Amino acid sequence: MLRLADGVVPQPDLVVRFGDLPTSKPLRRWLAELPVDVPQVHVRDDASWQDPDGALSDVVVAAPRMLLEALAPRLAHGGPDPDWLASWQALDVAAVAAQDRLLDAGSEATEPWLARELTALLPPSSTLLVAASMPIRDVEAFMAPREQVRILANRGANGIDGTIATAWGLSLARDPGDGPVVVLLGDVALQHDVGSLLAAGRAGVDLTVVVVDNDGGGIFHFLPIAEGRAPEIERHVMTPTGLDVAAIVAAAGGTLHAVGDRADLLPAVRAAVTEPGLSVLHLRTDRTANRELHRQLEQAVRDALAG
Ligand SMILES: Cc1ncc(C[n+]2csc(CCOP(=O)(O)OP(=O)(O)O)c2C)c(N)n1
Repeated sequence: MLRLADGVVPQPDLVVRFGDLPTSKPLRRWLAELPVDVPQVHVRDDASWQDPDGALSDVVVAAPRMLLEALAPRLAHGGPDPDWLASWQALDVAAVAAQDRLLDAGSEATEPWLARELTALLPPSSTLLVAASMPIRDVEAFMAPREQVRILANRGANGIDGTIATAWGLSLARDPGDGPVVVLLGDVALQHDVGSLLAAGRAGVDLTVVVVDNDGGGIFHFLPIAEGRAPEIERHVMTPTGLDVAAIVAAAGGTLHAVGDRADLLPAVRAAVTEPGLSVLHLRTDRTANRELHRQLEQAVRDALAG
């Protein structure tokens, strides 16, 4: 919503930030684009200035809890403004409803649909590792808030390499009682880390790999160079992988679950997270149609926010 909410969401008088730099790019951009007369203060317990966008007006070096406890009684205010939160919530509800209407109207297992459904279907105590590129963007945009699932992504290192190795490590590092580990990634990310998949299969690691196979880097369709694209762009930027996922899974000794349509997802997830060893869900999508669907979703949200 924040990415599409130009001038619609209520503007703050003051931003007080705790903790690390926000991971969400739309949130960071929104903060960076607030008018300069909205002070933005970062409270942290060391003096480092984490502000790549130049949005901060001040850094307060203090233990956040102690600072808040000392400040709260001294704030002269008339209590929270109920309209502020309510207007944010109303916009959020409208944006999500608009997205959901469009996703529900379709019948294909698309990438945004998968992000929404997979995150809803995961059993309690699951860990979902989300790869760079469209998976992390789609999970941020389409996942409904829920509890009992841990969502992780490699931060700082935005590489698509090593994603399966990370998931493997997460699986091995589980404590008793922790749920399954699932990794959501594209076919190029899979190609970059096929070695880890083979090794994970050989080592008998319990892992569910969900491959969104749009035969290349779907994210690059969101770049201006994708318009009217030349064969060279298709070959050298989109980089179709042509992966034979079934053969790779067979070589890794894993179990393949082809997700051909929407109805296949639930039984595939159920089977994958309960069977031992390596399971791979394979969903084929179309990069060009995916770009168009995102355009429609963005327009639906813009219309809902404007209305
Ligand atoms: C190690 C590494 N090489 C190259 C890139 C540049 N890069 C970013 S996204 C991407 C394509 C990813 O394709 P895929 O994993 O299939 O996901 P999709 O874009 O289809 O969602 C590439 C090559 C990168 N981030 N990391």
